[in-house]
Amino acid sequence: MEERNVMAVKKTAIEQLAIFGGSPAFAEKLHVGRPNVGDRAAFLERMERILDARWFTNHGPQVLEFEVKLAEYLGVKHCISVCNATVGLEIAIRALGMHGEVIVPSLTFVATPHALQWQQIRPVFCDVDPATHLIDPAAIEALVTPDTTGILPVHLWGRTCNVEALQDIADRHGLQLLFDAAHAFGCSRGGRMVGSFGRAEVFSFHATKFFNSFEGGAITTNDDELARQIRLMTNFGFAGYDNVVHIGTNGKMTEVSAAMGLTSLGSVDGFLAVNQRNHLAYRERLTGIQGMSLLGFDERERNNFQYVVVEYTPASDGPTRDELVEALWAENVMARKYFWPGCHRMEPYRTLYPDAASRLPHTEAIASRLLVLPTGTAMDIDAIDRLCAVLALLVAQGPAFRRALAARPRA
Ligand code: T4K
Repeated sequence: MEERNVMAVKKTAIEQLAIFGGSPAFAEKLHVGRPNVGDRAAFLERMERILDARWFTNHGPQVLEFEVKLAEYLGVKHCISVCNATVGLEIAIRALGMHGEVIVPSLTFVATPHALQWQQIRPVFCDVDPATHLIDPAAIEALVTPDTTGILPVHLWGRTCNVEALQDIADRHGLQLLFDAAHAFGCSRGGRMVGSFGRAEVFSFHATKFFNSFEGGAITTNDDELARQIRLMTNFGFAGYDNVVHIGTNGKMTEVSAAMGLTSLGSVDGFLAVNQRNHLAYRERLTGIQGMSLLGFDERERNNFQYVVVEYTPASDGPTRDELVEALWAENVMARKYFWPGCHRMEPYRTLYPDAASRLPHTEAIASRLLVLPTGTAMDIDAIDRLCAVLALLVAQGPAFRRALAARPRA
């Protein structure tokens, strides 16, 4: 566990806030997505092996071991490692023959629609269920047109989509179903690990994910023919030296990334335990703060708890979400507004599909309320205590805090 250099006292008065000139509550920045580091010695030993072998990429021994162990962990037949989830999504979308229009949530990281638009496929944004933040199956059917070829739902925050309802819609309309599982490594639905739902699923192992390979990802599927095609596509379509049999790109994972992935896999239970402990600590401390509602998880399932997601509804004279974030940043708490303002309000979608907002009322409302707080092995209970004390102070003294903000001399 990393040691945090924190102030000795909890803040109890608004004059102590860093935004008004007090010392920041934390000497070092607390990030959402501070990478977890597993067993350093094990990683360095793998690095030595990579250097000795002089085999750095192109499906070397680390990548092969990583893919086998991942498939085993996820209970899926095929696991194809990739350089990152964005390229993984692009490849899977192409391998599934998606074209025309694909239905996708807007409440997601922008990589999800980008992976479609990048290949001239129109992302048709669908609203989410306000209770789950996940694509609402009931809203999908009205968006299906003769040009629709697929659905690309996201297991947002690691909470699983209503896979059964989505599969039913996909079957009835003859649509491809591909899951963006970037957030959902280590999560289950009905006791089954995410990784084998739909035609395929795509994971991210970016540094900011609780399970990381520096950069990286994986495409998983139980479909032999699809897996064969995806494998070819990650390596320019090569089926052996000088023999190109398919359109392809370079989506390969490096040996160094796979070594980090294997190191993360060795520590995954520890990471999960820390995330769960942190989540419980946040839950306890946020409960009493007016307007703060911590998004929960289905306790019957396996969860990774990698995002601490708060929906904040301010009192009429309370601080806004953005004012809270500004005050937190001054305290060196780099809270995020994921995934504000919604992809439909980002370019090129804002320009291409200016009407999208009108059918996304839940997405718009949720995006304006979200506050994502730091967790992972860089956080301990003491840090969570102090962070929540700042939040409690900001909300309890809301009107006074806002008056002081308004009275600040303009720069
Ligand atoms: N689908 C979904 C639903 C996703 O959320 C993502 C990625 C993807 C697809 C695509 O996956 P990849 O192609 O990335 O594999 C971050 C991540 O870059 C992105 O991977 C992630 N989702 C997204 C939710 O968050 P940013 O731009 O908001 O944050 P970033 O990269 O600036 O990192 C946040 C903070 O973490 C930094 O301010 C500092 C800290 N940090 C970051 C890195 C990289 C560290 O302390 N150390 C580090 O090495 O996107």
